[in-house]
This record gives sequence, structure tokens and C-alpha cells, in this order.
Amino acid sequence: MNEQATDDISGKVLSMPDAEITFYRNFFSPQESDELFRVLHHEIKWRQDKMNIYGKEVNLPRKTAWYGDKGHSYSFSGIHLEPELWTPTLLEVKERIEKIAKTQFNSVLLNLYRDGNDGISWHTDAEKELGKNPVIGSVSFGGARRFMLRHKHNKDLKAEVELTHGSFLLMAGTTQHFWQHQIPKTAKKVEPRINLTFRVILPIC
Ligand SMILES: O=C(O)CCC(=O)C(=O)O
Ligand SMILES: [Mn+2]
Repeated sequence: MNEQATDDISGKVLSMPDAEITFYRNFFSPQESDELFRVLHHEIKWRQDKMNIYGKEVNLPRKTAWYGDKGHSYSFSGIHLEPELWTPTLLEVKERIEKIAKTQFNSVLLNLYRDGNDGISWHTDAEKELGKNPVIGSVSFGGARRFMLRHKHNKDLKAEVELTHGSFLLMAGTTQHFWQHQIPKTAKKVEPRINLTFRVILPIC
């Protein structure tokens, strides 16, 4: 399956069951995207977090950062994060996508994939802090990478989108209940890539 079906403004709605995904390939112009990559690469406080695999601490295969409104903390892969406060550049990107997403995001998780050895393995963005049907706004700058999706209950259902420089992918509805996603590592030569996934963190009672 590929991104096709109905056009919505300049976005493509992916025709996938149990999902609401729209892809805007050239959401930011190439010039804006070059500048946003440069600024974010330089000014974000990138961290090297670790994960626990069979009792061993290993580096995550990417650098990460977490920015957002004060007072929203978040747990991700066993890591507890307090957000850094928004930079003007992050706010600019956030405001651009909020118009289309019709959602006010209060946090962003950033990933820096230095080369093809960096990736993120199969998962859903279904942490309890994100609520029942999370809206996730994913913006990419830098080298294009494959974004793969697979249905959790039907192994024949798969999809793939190339997340290009300046693209915006919006996931909503029941997507996170039914579909996992990953950015696979690759032996191909790929340029560094920055991905921003904007999220709404709910207060946990
Ligand atoms: O880099 C991407 O496009 C995906 C990142 C992702 O899935 C995540 O941070 O949860
Ligand atoms: Mn994810």
C-alpha cells in the first residue's frame, strides 16, 4: 500500500483501515527546511539516552530531546523526561502545523538520526500521557528516511511513506491502537535527519 487516495488541500490521506494519516510532502519549502535543520541541529540540547536490553544499558540509536510547556513530564521507553522550554524556532514550527492539525500541541519529542545506523524500532505512540486517540504531528528535516507502518492484528496490512526534507505527517484517530511504526536502520548512505513529533500531553489524574 502506498500513500494515495484522496487529496486534502495539499496533503494526501493514506488509505489505511483503522488509521487517520495525512501526509504533506512539501509542507516547508526547501529553503525554510535547510534553515530549520541548521538551527535545530545547532541549538537543541541533544541527549544520548540509554535503554535497557536484557539487563544491559545500551545507547539509543539516535539522539533525542524533549521540549514543551512547563510542568508536563513524560515517560518514554522507561526514560522519565522533564521538558526543556520552547525555543522560538520550535514555536514557529509548532504554529505552522497547528493550523492544519487543528490541535494545540504542548510538547515535542525530537530525534536526531546521525546516519543509517540510527533508527527507531517498531512501536506505537500510545503512552498513557497521550490519552485515548492521540494526535501526533511529525515534521522531518534532512535526509529522507523510510517510515514503515504495520497493522497489529493483520500482518498483511503494511504501509510505507518516505519522510522527506520539509514534510509533515499527521497521525490521529485510532492509528496508535492499530498500527505500529518504525524508521529502519539502513546500509545506504543517508544524510543526518531531524524529526520532531509534536504531541499533546494530558494531565494524569
Ligand atoms: O523519526 C520518525 O519519523 C519517527 C519518530 C518516532 O516514531 C517517535 O519519536 O516516536
Ligand atoms: Mn513514534
